[in-house]
Amino acid sequence: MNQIKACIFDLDGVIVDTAVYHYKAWKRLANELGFDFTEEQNELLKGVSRVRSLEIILNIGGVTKTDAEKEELATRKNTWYVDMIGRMKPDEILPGAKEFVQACRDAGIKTALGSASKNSMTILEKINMVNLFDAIIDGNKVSKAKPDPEVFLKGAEELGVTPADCVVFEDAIAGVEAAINGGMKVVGIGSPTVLTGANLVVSGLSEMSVVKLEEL
Ligand code: B16
Ligand code: MG
Repeated sequence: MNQIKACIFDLDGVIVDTAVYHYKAWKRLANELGFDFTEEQNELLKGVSRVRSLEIILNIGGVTKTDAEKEELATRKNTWYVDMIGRMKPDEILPGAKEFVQACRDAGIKTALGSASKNSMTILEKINMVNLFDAIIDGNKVSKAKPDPEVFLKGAEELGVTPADCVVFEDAIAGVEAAINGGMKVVGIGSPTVLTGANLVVSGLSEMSVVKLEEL
């Protein structure tokens, strides 16, 4: 047993479900480019950076673009996405998420956000959770995408906690791998058959408690 000193939370799929907005915006872009994009294909984008997501979509459509065109397409998609998240409300927080982050803080455990999204701050502001994190590491602060552990290691560093004393909460396979690569414990949010490397898998943060943290 190990005393957990910090919890680092992924955003999309753990605190909120912004995948639905990403999907709508990417689908609109794909349709404008002349092909379809399904919800099943959207699964490939979870936890993946914006630039990499665009490359996956162009590949699905069999479309080739120059770097300048790719930048324009990513910006176009992001404008639609930002418009949608600008209307998010605190009732979109996933069940138990806010309560568990608060419970960690009440128990003296530090909290950080570790997300690939460059729009993390906007989302946290919309759902009134900015003040629940001691450190916020997002897509603007990292150069290497998950499964590289950079985002979580920066979180631990900013909190002043060694990686072995951190637990990461992640819904994406690449995110679970990133936590393991960083030498951290990881709780998967989703299916145990998909998130096989995690120390524990739960369906959502409503299933978590501070006691369960100490048992990891
Ligand atoms: P943005 P997470 C990720 O968030 C999403 O899961 C992924 O679908 C998205 O492409 C990525 O953020 C980048 O988002 O375009 O807003 O910078 O799961 O790491 O919190
Ligand atoms: Mg995620």
